[in-house]
Amino acid sequence: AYIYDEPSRTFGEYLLIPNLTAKDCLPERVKLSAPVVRFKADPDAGLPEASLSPLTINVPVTSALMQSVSGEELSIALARCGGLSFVFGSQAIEDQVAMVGRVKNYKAGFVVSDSNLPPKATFADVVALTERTGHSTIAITDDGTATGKLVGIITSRDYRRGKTAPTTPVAEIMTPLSAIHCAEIGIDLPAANDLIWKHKVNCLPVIDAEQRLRYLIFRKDYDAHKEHPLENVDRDKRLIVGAGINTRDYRERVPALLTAGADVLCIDSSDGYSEWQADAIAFIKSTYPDQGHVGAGNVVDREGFRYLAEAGADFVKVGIGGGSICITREQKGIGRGQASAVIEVAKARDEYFQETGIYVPVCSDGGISQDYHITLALAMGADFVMLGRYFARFDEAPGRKVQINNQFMKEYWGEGSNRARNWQRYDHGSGGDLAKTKKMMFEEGVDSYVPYAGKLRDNLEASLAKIRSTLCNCGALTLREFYQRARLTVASAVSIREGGAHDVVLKDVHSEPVES
Ligand code: MZP
Repeated sequence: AYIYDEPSRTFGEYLLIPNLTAKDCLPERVKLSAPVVRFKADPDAGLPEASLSPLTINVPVTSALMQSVSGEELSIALARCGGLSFVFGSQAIEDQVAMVGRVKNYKAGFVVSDSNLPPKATFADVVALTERTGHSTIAITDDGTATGKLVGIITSRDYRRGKTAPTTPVAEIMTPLSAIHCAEIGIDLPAANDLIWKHKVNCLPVIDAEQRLRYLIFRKDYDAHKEHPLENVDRDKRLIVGAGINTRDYRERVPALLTAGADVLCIDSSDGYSEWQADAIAFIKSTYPDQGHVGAGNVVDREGFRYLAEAGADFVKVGIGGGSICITREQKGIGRGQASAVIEVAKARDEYFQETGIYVPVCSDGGISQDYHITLALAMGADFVMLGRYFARFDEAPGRKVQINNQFMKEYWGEGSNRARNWQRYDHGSGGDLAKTKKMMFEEGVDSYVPYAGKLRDNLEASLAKIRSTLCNCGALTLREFYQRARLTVASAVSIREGGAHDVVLKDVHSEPVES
């Protein structure tokens, strides 16, 4: 066997050394935009700018292709904050396509209700209507017509939690509403807000000249719907969204996802250094030469990167065994410390760019347990990161919120756990015999809880503030500059201990000390 000289290292073993900070190097001036898919540039002009990529994101953060992470609610929330989600592929093609469609059809600021339900409608009718129209809210009127008095609404939360029986009458699941009507179409959000507050109503229905209900504007949503400065939209003003695929059913899944509007695809596999991935990429690139952006992975070394880059991958995902829910290293003994993997693959990307003039972005996937690990991954050369545990803690993630020992938690389960049963992610082919491969012989992931943390937007903004601040410490205003200027040192075990609070007794906020 070949034995590497260097141990395989992870993020927690590194620290950044600050550089000179110029006076105009301020956090509000830091730009975090990142390339997502491959592009050509002149290698003699140095490392290229992110803006040359046909698909960029405003913040270098994506959410994992996982059932417990990237559903439609989280995908909408993350795109609205400048990141990108990959809707999980371990579900039926039609279900994934419907999710992607709902993200693409999301209309910030307004919920359109141009069709209505019959008076004796059931939960199943509501679901069918939302699937058909792509709307996240259905308005209920007293006479079941679009011109009747608005008496209630059913929002996405009510019908996608899977708790309600299909035969439940609409009256039992809807939220009653107090509303005033506004006849003016095209009312702007500030004017709508004034009316909402003046009349102390929950909701402002907007009626057209024929008295048909066209939009609903909600008081609680008003602030959330103000346009975020970093919102990621492609030319038609729709949010951008990615989707996970596998190396088994891509001939059916990929056309359906692209038709639904997926902006970028990603092959989901625990080990991407395989001929299966090259075949899938070749199919996508030959069938959809312009539209079919596809990332591949995961790999952990130069050889794996080059194989996928040469096969045509639009970006390459790095990481084996470092995910918080992953037990691949324990089960099979394969993997590599995430920092070592990212450092080697980023070097391979730069080398490939110098040779070919093609820049293939690198995504560091998994193993980020502190906000500063994101910054380290970017310093080591990742173009963007992918996070699972981080997002699973938020309201928008699909997992249930539960209370354990007086603490709120969210469920978070791995794709290799018996709960997700994402056999395609771990499958090695078995000669194409689906009956054989569909069984997972052993688990590579766990079913777990993570501490509940609230809204995505609040948490992400706090994390990004730390990243911007660190870039300024290192004298950089863009991720490109940061990668070029960052200086990293391996920290000894003792200096890692020095980095936390030490040699003090932390105050217990629940108990008052007695003054002496
Ligand atoms: P983390 O952000 O929770 O540390 O890691 C998320 C990443 O772990 C995912 O993007 C994926 O690459 C990987 N993953 C997902 N499921 C499993 C598993 O069940 C897994 N083993 O390793």
